[in-house]
Formats: sequence, C-alpha cells, structure tokens
Amino acid sequence: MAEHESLEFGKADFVLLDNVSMEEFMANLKLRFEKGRIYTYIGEVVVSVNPYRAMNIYSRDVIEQYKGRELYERPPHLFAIADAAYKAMKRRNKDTCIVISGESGAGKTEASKYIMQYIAAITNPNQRAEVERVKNMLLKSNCVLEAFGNAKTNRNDNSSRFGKYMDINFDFKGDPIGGHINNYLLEKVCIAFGKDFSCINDGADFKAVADAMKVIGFTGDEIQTVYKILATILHLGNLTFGVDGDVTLIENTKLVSVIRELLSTKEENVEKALLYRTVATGRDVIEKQHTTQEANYGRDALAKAMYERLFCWIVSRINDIIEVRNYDAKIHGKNTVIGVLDIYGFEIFQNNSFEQFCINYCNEKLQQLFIQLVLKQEQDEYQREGIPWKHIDYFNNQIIVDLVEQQHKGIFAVLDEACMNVGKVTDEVFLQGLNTKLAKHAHYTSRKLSPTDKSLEFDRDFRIRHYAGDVVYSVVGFIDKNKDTLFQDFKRLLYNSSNSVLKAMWPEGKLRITEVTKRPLTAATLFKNSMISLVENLASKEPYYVRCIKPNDVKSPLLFEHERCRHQVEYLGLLENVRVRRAGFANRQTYPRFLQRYKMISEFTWPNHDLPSDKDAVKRLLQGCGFDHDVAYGKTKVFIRTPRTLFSLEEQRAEMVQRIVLFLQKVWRGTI
Ligand code: AOV
Ligand code: MG
Repeated sequence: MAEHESLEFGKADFVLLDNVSMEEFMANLKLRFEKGRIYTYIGEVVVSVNPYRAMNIYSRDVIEQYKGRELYERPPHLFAIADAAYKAMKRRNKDTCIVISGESGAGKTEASKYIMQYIAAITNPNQRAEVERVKNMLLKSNCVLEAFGNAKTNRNDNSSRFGKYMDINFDFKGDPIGGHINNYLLEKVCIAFGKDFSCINDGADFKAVADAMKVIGFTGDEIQTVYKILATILHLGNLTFGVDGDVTLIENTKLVSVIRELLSTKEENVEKALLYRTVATGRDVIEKQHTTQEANYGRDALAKAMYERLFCWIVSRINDIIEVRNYDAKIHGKNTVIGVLDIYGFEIFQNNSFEQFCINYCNEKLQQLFIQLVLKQEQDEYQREGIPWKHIDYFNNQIIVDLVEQQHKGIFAVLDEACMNVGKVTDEVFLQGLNTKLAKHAHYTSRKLSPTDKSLEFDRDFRIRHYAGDVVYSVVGFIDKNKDTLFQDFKRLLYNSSNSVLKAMWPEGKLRITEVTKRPLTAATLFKNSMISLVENLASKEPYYVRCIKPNDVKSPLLFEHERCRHQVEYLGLLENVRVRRAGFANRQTYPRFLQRYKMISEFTWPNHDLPSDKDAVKRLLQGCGFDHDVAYGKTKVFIRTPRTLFSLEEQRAEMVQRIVLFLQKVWRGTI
C-alpha cells in the first residue's frame, strides 16, 4: 500500500496479492529482490531479503523521509517499522519491541543496527548533551559486543554467537535516556583454541576494540585486564600435558610463568590448579592429581569459562554505563521502552552439537511467540474495537517446543537426569534415555529407532524435526557441556589474583572447598529459564516483526535460489501471516488520521465537517464513495478490508490534490 512504488517493483505488501498462493508470493518476492526492493510488508511485518551488497537506502535523506510517517506512506523499509514502534511508544505510551528473526546469515544483526541508527537519528532534536551521550554509548557498545561475541562460521562471516536483547529507555519527550542489554548463551566451543573470535584473531582489531571500550568508559586497568585474559586464553590453547611414570606434568612450563604473570597470581598456584583438584571427602580435604585427559579437559574448560565470564562482565559493565542515570527520569514522568532482539538464527552445520540444539530451540520459541502474537495482536485489536473475528488455521510448533522443554520427558529434562545419574554418566546413557522416552514422538528419531535412515549416519546421532527443517545432532559432548563444570580450583585461583578487575569476575572463588555444597544449575536449565523469561518479556510488549530471508548460501547479491527461499517462506509461516492479515482488515487508521488524509475527496468533509464526530464524518465520506460495504467502524479506528479500497481512496485523493493545486495556481495567477 506504499506510495511512490509502481507495480514494476511488484506489490509492496503481500496482502495485495491477487491470490494468496505460494507461487504468487514467491514471484513477488523474487521480482522485488531482483529490482533491488529488499523489503516488503505483510501488514506491519517487514519481510527482508539479504541483498548481500551495499544498498543506498540507509542515508540521512532516507531517514528523513520516514520520520513520523505512517507505514503505507512510503516504500517498505526497516525505518518505517522502527518509526511505528517509536510512535507507539511515544504517542500511546506503550512498551514495544522489535523482534528480528530468520536463519543464520539472513541479515538480522545488520537489520538491528539500522534500526538502532534510525532511532538514534530521529531522537533528541534539541541535542541535549546527556541524551547524545546515551545514544553514543548505545551505538558504540554494539561494536564492542560484536568484537567479542561474533565469529566466522561457514554460514555467516560475522555470525552472532550470543543472543542480544537491548532495551532502550525513553523519557517523556521520547528521547533515549538509557538502556539495558541481556545476553543469551555465548557459544564457548569455538574459543577453546581461541581462533575464531575477531577480538582474539587479530591484534590490530583489538586496538580498535580497545579504543571503543575507552570511549564507552572502560578504565585503563579494565582494558588491560581484558587484554591479559585474551592472551591467557591463547596461551592456554598452546599448553600441553605429558606423563612421567604416574605423574602428570606440564610440558611447556615456560608458558605457566607467562600465564602467572598475566593473571597476577603465584606461579605454583597456576601449575597446581592445572594439575590437581581439591576434593572434600567427608571432613578431609585432599588434593587429587589429574590424569592427562582430565588436565586437558580442565584447561579447555578454563579457557572457555574465562571467555564466557569476560563477555558477561563486559555486558554488565556496559549496563552500568548505559543504565538510566537521571534520578528524575527514573522517578518522575513516564519511562517507556523499545526492545530490540537480535539473536543467533536457526542453523544446521555438518556436525551439530549442544550449542546448535540450544540455538535452534531458541528459534522454536521465537517462532511460537510469533504465531501467538501475530494472531493475538489482531484478535485483541478487533476485540478492543468491537469488530467480529474469525479464526485462521496455522501450523503450531508448540509440539516441538514441548519436545525440548517439557518437564520430566522433554529433551532437556532427560539430559539433566542423565547428568544426575549416580552410576555411569555418559552421552550414550543420555541417548538411551531419549530413545526410551521419545520413541513415539513424531518429531524425534535416532539411529536406533530408524536404523535404515540414511541421514542418521552414526550410532550417536539423533534427529529433530524442527519447524525450519530436520537437524541431525551428535550426542557427543552433550553431558559435558550441560554440566559445564569448571574445577573449583580454577575459580579460587582467579579469585585470588592480585588483579582486582579479574578477581571481581570470579566472586564464587571466595568459597572454600568445604563450603561448596549446592550443585549448580545445568547449562540446559539456565538456558531454558532465560528463554522463558525472554519470551515473557517480549510478550508483555507490543511487538513489531522483521522476518529475514537468506536468498542463497554463497553470499551472492544476484542469486535468488527459489527452493531455498520458498522453504524459508514456508517455515516462517509467512503465507499464513498474509491470510490472517487478509481475512482481517488490510488497513486500519484512526478516524482523525483518516480524515486528515482523505477529507478532500468528499464535499461532506472538505474543508471541514460539521458532523458530531470524526467517526460520523468518516462514515459519511465512505458512504458517499460507495465503500461503506468494505469497511468496519471500530471505536477509534476505521478498518478497511480490501487493499483495493484503500488504493481507490489514494487515487481519488491524488486526483483531488492535483485539482486543488491547479485551482490554487489559477488563483495565484489571478485568472480566477
Ligand atoms: P544474521 O545476524 O542474520 O546471521 P547478518 O546480519 O550478520 O546475519 O548478515 C550477514 C551478512 O549479510 C552481513 O555481514 C552483510 O554482509 C550481509 N547483509 C545483511 N543485511 C544486509 C543489508 N541490509 N545490506 C547489505 N548487506 C547485508 V547469525 O548472527 O549467523 O544468525 O547467528
Ligand atoms: Mg547475527
């Protein structure tokens, strides 16, 4: 319904399709992609196709064109959605959120950055210094987090290995006064040998990151410590163990001195922590020597834990810096929020493990939320406005969400149970548990249950039928990653560092061995809990959606792989989305807004009406044009069922505007 878009570029909103079929949907998507129109609406949802090339559509000029406009007044764009969320927040005092979803490499992170940029650009017209500071922090923090939290995968060169939810707080003027970041599961595996994260990769990169950190407000000591931790992780990757008789020892002892130096801790402590663990047996405390295997495990766990802790610490420091400071703003006046969610997308690798499992479960949760909210939002609005609504069917992925998170028999529960096992705790025991509990589940199978299935190559494999496709997971490592044990000795080692920044990252190292009693929550449980609270948080806000599509697997700007895209359109439920939208009303506007735009097409309303209310005036106008049958009158809004009606109104408006202009020109020239 957007203006300024001719049909040469296809339909700007999928609800305008003549028939809602996969063929027409795909033809429109492809046409628009090929014409460089990467955004298309489904009502208020933006469908975006990754262009894989620099687009000239994010400049200051373009931002100005979207500022304060309604969705249908301009060609589809992320800016329009950002503006809609902003308006809802500012005008209606609503907390809103923008949820960006799509598979790995589809363009979520880029979209989130453009949205942030837009919000930063349109706010603070008075250039208040504090607001400028906050905006600057919000934008800068992103680049620091990316440096530590993104890595190259074979799906995406700049893949987010952590999920990010950022709240931006606004004051009553609609200016950003602070923010808060939540991060979800940083994938630790790739850093075991420290080679993939860009901050570790490249010394030159670290300089830029360090500069950004400085601007945000990290102290010199803090930045130094970050650097030392990264260096330690790299050195740990080179540390090897050997045996002499039955004694485990460190082969390259020089490295130990380097690490000691970096961590500001005593030399023998580092060595001891790497080779022994302290265990409490009843009242006694003994030191038990690691086997080389245990020592290797401990070293890797240390590197991963240090990285994860570092990342979480960076997030919390950024939060300290960006949180709403102004006491008045907190206490008085309204303080509304726009949340932006950019999370790791659904992914399938050659070898999928616990991390992919968590990431894909997260995407199931978000899909579930989309299903609920996109329907709920419509339903609520019709109800609120007193308009009857009929139900549309859709595929509900709740069954897969349950498969993962259900109590007692969900996959996470089975995993936790296997980890608690008193006897053997192995990945195989976990797999057996799954096979027993889930043998009949339509979305679960394994090599044991389907021995002839070719995609299940190994005994350790199981397969989940996700909403976005089948994924074969290898059970190897699930138990270790779920338990996520880091020997206490390491925690004490780091807590006892004379570097106060490092020490503060490891508060639990304070506990003596006999004081550690509670079994920590497993990684799966922590992740599940964080997902549940994320979804609750999103559901409590007014959601806006960006659905990203990846056009091909080779990062090409030219290639629109039909089957690949069709598959995404299908699992994202976009066709159902169009149907829901169409079965309802294609467009809705408040009465005053409608009049402001169309009043010139009716003698009853131009230049002003004398009817008792705007609602009456809109009724009169639409009756006059013969559109009365295609609309419903809600309490505050008029609902237009078919887009054609709106088009027709637009055409009549354009014609009238033209005539008025001609008339005025004549008046000015004095010919009338
Ligand atoms: P993702 O966030 O959805 O994947 P990104 O946003 O990182 O994907 O996009 C991947 C790459 O696609 C970027 O590095 C850009 O090269 C390109 N790209 C995406 N959007 C645009 C755009 N609007 N204009 C130009 N190029 C773009 V993942 O984080 O892996 O799930 O976990
Ligand atoms: Mg990303």
